[in-house]
Amino acid sequence: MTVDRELFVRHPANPILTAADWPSTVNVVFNPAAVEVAGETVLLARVEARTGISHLTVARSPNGVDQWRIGPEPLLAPRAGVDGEEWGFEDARAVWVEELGTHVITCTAYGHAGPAVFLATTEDFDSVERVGIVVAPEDKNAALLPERVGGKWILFHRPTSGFASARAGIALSRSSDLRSWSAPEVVMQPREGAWWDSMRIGIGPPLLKTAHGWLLVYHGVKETVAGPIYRVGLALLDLEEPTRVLHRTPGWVLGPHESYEREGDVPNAIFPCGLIHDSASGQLRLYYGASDTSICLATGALDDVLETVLAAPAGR
Ligand code: BMA
Repeated sequence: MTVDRELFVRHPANPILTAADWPSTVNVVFNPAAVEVAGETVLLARVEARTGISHLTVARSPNGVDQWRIGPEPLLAPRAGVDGEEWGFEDARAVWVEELGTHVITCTAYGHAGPAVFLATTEDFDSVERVGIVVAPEDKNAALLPERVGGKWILFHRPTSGFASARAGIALSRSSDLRSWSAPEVVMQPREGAWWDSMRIGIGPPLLKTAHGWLLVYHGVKETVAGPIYRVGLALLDLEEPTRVLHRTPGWVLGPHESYEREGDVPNAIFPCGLIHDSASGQLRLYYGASDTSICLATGALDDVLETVLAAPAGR
């Protein structure tokens, strides 16, 4: 049985954060990581300055919807003279890693060789420890699993190469030290032809562990004559061997519909980077960037999401 209604419901307060909420003049705020820290919701937002270059700044709220307190300084901003980060940091994901007692942040560092995967750690989102670029360009959309699988850390990411095609897909690499990563193994590819996810796909938020598998919320891109459309789909990966795609929804579960998703710097883009699961209520909060312009929230029930994805066929 699939759930025959919208799995994710947009919050009536959307967009919950825009450039107008920022203490300084910025172009746009979007694509935030989301975690809970000391009972508060912490977003690590991509802030694009009026230079075109992005940095990552923290916004905290007691309820994850409003009363946001924006950090006075960026948590992660490019350092002068560092080639690999000259054009900024983009699209963070953050995950609490119990074994290490720290949050691990992964984001895109944008430098002269292209976008690369950058890794940093933080306990409180007040300061960060930079590990640095851990996967070479061109690569982005990275997140760590919160625990080791088969004794190794697992990093999901999206390498792009001119080899097979530019239709890039989701891969994973394994590591013992979070610094040195194995060659990418394919997890999931774009579909072909007219499919909604036929151009490129990438992970959304860090994957969520469930009894049925790792829940993957991903973005898929379709190229059209009017430009790309970014939508959101679901998959479930094997807990012990996460390259195995147990289920993948044929259709998208969230696509641009509201005016704030249809209009902006990059129209028709929904780009989720944060997912918070409240285990007491079973509710999911999905934080996403809308049209590369604002930050939005949609909520859903984990049980409904699982029912839908479990009814979907397998497929990479
Ligand atoms: C992707 C990323 C995202 C962005 C999206 C739509 O390639 O760069 O940061 O939101 O494109 O422009």
